Amino acid sequence: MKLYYTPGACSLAPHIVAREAGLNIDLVKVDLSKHLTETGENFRAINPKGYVPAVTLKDGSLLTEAAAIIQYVADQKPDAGLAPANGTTERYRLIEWLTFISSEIHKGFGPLWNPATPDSVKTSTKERLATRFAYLDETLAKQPFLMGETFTIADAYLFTVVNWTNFHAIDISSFKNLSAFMGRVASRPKVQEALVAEGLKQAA
Ligand SMILES: N[C@@H](CCC(=O)N[C@@H](CS)C(=O)NCC(=O)O)C(=O)O
Repeated sequence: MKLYYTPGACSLAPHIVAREAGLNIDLVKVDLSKHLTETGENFRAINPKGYVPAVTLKDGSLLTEAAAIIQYVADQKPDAGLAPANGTTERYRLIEWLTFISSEIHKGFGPLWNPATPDSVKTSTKERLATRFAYLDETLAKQPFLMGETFTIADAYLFTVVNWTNFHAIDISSFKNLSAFMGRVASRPKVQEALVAEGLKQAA
């Protein structure tokens, strides 16, 4: 399986999930500013949406959208326990989290990445994100991970996007449970491996 990624982008979520599942993946780095892969291919010709993440499936076709990709990757190794079985109520709970992370947190950061965004919009964007962080903080006061006691793909996705607070000088230390969650996920050996592989951290 090939994973098209950009260091630190939302593609870090499938990268972490693949490592947690023990799957071998070929990482292909994409320069989003030039829309070129590290081997000089036109990324728009590979993924007409022009964004990461994207993975190639066994039949050679391309799968996009982080929430779909991480479910696909987890389902390749069900014994790893990274996603409840399809058709169960728990699976819909997982999808509920993935949708929340995608639409409220991942895309909630959107305006902050655009240098043309006015400061007033940046402020209201951060305020809105803070309300979502408060909800996550309440949840994580009761349990170590989003689905309860065990790490799932929802945690890999949440970790990836909340990590962007570091790029936008957003202080989440007042959200004590969310901050502890970030530390808990960061300390997982496979997460460390993914961060090192993407050049976001030096090897220990
Ligand atoms: N709807 C997509 C959005 C993916 C996305 O936002 N990718 C960003 C990096 S985190 C990107 O590649 N942006 C460049 C672009 O949109 O041209 C998903 O959920 O996977």
